Amino acid sequence: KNAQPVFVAVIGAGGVGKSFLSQLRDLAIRRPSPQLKLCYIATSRKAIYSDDYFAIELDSAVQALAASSKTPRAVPDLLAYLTKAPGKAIIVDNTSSQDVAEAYPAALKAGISIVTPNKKAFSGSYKLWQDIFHAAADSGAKVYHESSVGAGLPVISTLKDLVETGDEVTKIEGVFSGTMSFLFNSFAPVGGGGGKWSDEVKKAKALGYTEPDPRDDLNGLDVARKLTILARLAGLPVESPTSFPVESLIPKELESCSSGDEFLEKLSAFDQKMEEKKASAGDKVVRFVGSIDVASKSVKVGLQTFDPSHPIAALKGSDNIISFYTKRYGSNPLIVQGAGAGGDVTAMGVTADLIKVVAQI
Ligand code: NHO
Repeated sequence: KNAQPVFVAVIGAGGVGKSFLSQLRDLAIRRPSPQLKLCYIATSRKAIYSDDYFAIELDSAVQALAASSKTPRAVPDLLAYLTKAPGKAIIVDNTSSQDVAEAYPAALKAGISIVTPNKKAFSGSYKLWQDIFHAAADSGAKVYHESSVGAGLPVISTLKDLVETGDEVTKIEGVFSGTMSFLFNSFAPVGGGGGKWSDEVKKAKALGYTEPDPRDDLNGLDVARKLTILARLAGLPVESPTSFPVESLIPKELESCSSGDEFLEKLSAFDQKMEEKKASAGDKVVRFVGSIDVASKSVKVGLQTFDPSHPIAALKGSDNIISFYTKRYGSNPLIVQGAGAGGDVTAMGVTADLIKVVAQI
């Protein structure tokens, strides 16, 4: 196969981005051909690149980025820069930016492939979804987003395989949020006990499970985005993550907090309310789940109670569990389970996608 170098542009170097860069460094050592040339890397404030597409040293990229005096290119300029690269180019979008997500159709049209854990593009308007996949089909550039649902777990690839091999998916349900899983497993464990709600929320943030703003997890929007993506892959043209019922765990009084930090400070005043929800479950335990019923086209997200023996009640840590009910699998669903949040496992899905794209372009 041709051994032309492949040019990689990384946008975003936070929790996931840093883990990705370290996996990319190891990958480049394990698989020297084709050469993966990191030619651009940026955060929202800083960037490194050179006009001659010189490969940025992977060992020291993060430190060099912190020390750089260059600012990021505007997205259209980045696309122009990558279009002129002397080889195929891939953008790895490790941000949660809406602007970057909206540039995917233009990137794909220009033949630049996309690999990303960013949910915004695939769970935004249905038009953006269509524009992305039409642009990819026209140009042959690839777009992979495994980590947009269930971190590195094979959720999207499994669903695509089910659909493409002609199985009929009837229902998808489970725990889709690493943050919510962690929170309820530690706040309302099977057998009783558990920590204070607001303390557990702070822990989830410190462990890197939450979205950059933890309110995006607690208001159910992160799960709603994931269900939007899966529903669309299963053939339902869901209009947006706000077009179906989603239960929010943000107290009304804190909806107007101007920052995630202010929200975290004030949250402990509402611990008692969560204690009441826990107590009202009686012998069962309360968990935050999502479901897609394909036949009735209904999608919903919120709290439900489960018997202690149910697999959802028995989850550990920040694990996700996703059950696919299909015609072929009958009454025993195909189940994917494991760590659903955190930098390393999310980056694993991104790196694996990169490997798939490199093999196809
Ligand atoms: P950070 O740590 O805030 O890093 C974001 C980086 O992007 C920063 O370097 C920032 O400077 C840069 N950035 C932002 N806007 C930019 C712009 N316009 N131009 C250039 N740079 C820009 O966020 P994370 O945690 O590293 O997350 C990165 C992406 O991965 C997000 O889209 C997030 O949704 C996605 N993601 C993260 C996780 C996770 O565990 N952290 C998961 C999946 C996807 O499976 C995980 C998950 O769903 C977590 C979820 N909260 C859950 O289930 O609980």
